[in-house]
Amino acid sequence: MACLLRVTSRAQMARSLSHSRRHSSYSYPFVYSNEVRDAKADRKPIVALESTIITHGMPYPKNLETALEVEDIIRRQGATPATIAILQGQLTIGLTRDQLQYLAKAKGVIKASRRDLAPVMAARQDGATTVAGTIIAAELADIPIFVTGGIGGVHREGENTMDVSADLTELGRSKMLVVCSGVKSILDIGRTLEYLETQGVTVCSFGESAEFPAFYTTRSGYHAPHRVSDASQAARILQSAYRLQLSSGIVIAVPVPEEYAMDGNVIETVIKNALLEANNQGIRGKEVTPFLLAAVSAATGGVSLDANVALIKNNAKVGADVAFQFQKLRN
Ligand code: PSU
Ligand code: MN
Repeated sequence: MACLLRVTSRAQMARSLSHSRRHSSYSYPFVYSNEVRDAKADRKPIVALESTIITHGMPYPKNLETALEVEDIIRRQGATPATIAILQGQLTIGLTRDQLQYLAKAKGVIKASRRDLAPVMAARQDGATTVAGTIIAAELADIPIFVTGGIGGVHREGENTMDVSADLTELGRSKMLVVCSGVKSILDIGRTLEYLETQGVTVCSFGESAEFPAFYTTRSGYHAPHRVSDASQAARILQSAYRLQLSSGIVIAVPVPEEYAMDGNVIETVIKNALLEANNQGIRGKEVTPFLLAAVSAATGGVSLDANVALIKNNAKVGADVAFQFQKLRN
């Protein structure tokens, strides 16, 4: 149990854990896989991964293949993957192969953002954590590095609909470094960057370019406010944020590998059609993002899915490197 006692530096969490030993109704809020528990005990680098991308972001079996490959890439880089989900009400940090397979095929898994975590747990349902949901779990478990494909953002017309992903407010309140490929241009990228600034989130492009990437394309037309050239620089920024006791996050935006980048005009046309279709069908709220992801994927055939898989694998490599460098600074 020693590893559980080290789960977090937060005094509040420590109090609730010591409380839980006396009052069984407050049990630990999560369980680890054996692999993650061992990595914690050995102070090895760990990389958190979300599960909404598995249940709502990609079709079966590509979702499962990708989830397994991403985990293997992280292992090959010397880090431990921790895919996070709620299984029958149990927040689980690190999924076994069987659990990943179950989730990838399951129907009716609830997309779980901050507001959904408690009801899904209370009803003992299955929930796939979004970026926001995953950040909350990873922070509880003191896993500061998280890899995904794209984060949520301010939707187009967001100034009217107020559809702003809870991912952005969560990034504003968590000491988490998220490696992603920016945001899809189904969103309003300019307003997303403005919102991140308001939330105090440090946004960095990764590599040679100072441009904030747009998921399928390396260019968005917007500059990232900062740039890092490698994993150790990213790790040092996280270390500085810790020293400053900032409770806000860092986004490291890695462009899709050039050979998989798509034509910006093609993507824009596809997205415009998908937005029209969403509007015609009256798609609202949490259904919007999964609807648009599926519509874009369908309209581009396998091409956008290939890009999606390629970029997340590349992000996994970068994230594992950052986790490795950060753990060196911490140990
Ligand atoms: N963007 C992607 N792929 C995804 C998602 C976003 O390119 O799979 C998922 C992530 O889980 C993200 C969530 O946290 O959608 C955002 O949903 P919403 O816009 O409803 O907050
Ligand atoms: Mn929304």
